[in-house]
Amino acid sequence: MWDRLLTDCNIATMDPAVPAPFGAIEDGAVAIQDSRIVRVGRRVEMAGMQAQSIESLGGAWVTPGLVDCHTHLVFEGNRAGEFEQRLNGASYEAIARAGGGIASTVKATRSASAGELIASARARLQALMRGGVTTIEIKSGYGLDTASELRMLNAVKALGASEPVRVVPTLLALHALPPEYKDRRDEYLRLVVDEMLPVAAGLAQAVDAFCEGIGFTPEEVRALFDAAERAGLRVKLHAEQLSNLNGAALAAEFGALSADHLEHADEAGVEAMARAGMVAVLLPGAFYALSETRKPPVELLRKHRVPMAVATDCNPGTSPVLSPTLMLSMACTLFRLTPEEALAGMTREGARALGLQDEIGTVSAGKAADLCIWRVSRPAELCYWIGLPGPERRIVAGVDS
Ligand code: DI6
Ligand code: FE
Repeated sequence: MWDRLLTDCNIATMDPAVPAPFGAIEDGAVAIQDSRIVRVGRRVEMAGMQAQSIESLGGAWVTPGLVDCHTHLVFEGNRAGEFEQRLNGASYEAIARAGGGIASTVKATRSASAGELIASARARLQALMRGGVTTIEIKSGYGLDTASELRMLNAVKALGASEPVRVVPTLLALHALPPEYKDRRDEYLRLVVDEMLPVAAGLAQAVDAFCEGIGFTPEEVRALFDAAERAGLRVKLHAEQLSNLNGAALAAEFGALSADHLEHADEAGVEAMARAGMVAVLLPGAFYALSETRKPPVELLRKHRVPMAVATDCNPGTSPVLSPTLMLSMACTLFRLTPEEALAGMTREGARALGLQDEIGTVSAGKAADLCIWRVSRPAELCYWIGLPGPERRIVAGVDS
């Protein structure tokens, strides 16, 4: 006898093995046992099956729980003041030169206690969870010294231990050059490679960097990735967001999980990603907030069959986003993804971008029972509403939360 049977529902399994748009099974049922999905099928095929609890969902749609595979959720303060300054004419560069920008968030984050970091991030995490997120990647990168980066990663760990959500921590040590290392780039890189990365290796599952004119050069990223490889950590990269430094191809050399942003990526970069089996993580919130006009090369990604994930990039500077469903809408409207591609991007491909494709991301027998239940008429409604408030119910590891 199973633990739970969810019945009288339609299921957007997002499982490519189910030959229908969204991998849909209409008038279906989902059986759950010991926190995992054990069977998914047509209701008629599962009639008469026994379960401790049988719940009729009254025709609701079931999807995989949403996976937000790229966030900078832990930080202190916000940059609403800079937002106002920019709308009054100040440039991002001028604000940065005056000590604002990433540096202001680094300053606030360094002076926050562990408890303060956890409390402010928890409020944002709960908002994303209400929107349907059941797995979230969270990067460090606003500490930029060993103690502060560790405090951030420990905050990430504490959030995962205290909220019903899967949390995947990433070390983003090469996010910005900390002000005290101005004109001493090599020394900062050495600190990261020799000290920060080895200490963080027990807390982070991957290493990330910001490869950009205003961030770090491909050579600096290569040194970090060499060290990550030695430490046995996977890598991923903020690549081709504002310019093309061939970051996607560099990441591919290291068998990266993903390259993220990609507005300026070219076909060679996309081909390299395809050969390496990487995921392209698209971040429409940052594109929107920066009023960018150059879109990621969606046609090339389709042509070379590079899986596309979609994420919030939740951060205080360029993507203060607390709604995963808004990203579904923006992925369609701004980047011209189909609703099916967008939903796959926040489920199946988001899971792949975290290396968790065997565990989560589709409604399939054998996977963890992470589900969202939506009162909608068809899956496209999740993308059609401009920021649907969230699912009616959210289930993580077989438990309602
Ligand atoms: N790319 C971005 O757009 C953000 N970080 C990154 O690597 C900017 C983060 C910030 O301004 O705080
Ligand atoms: Fe980011």
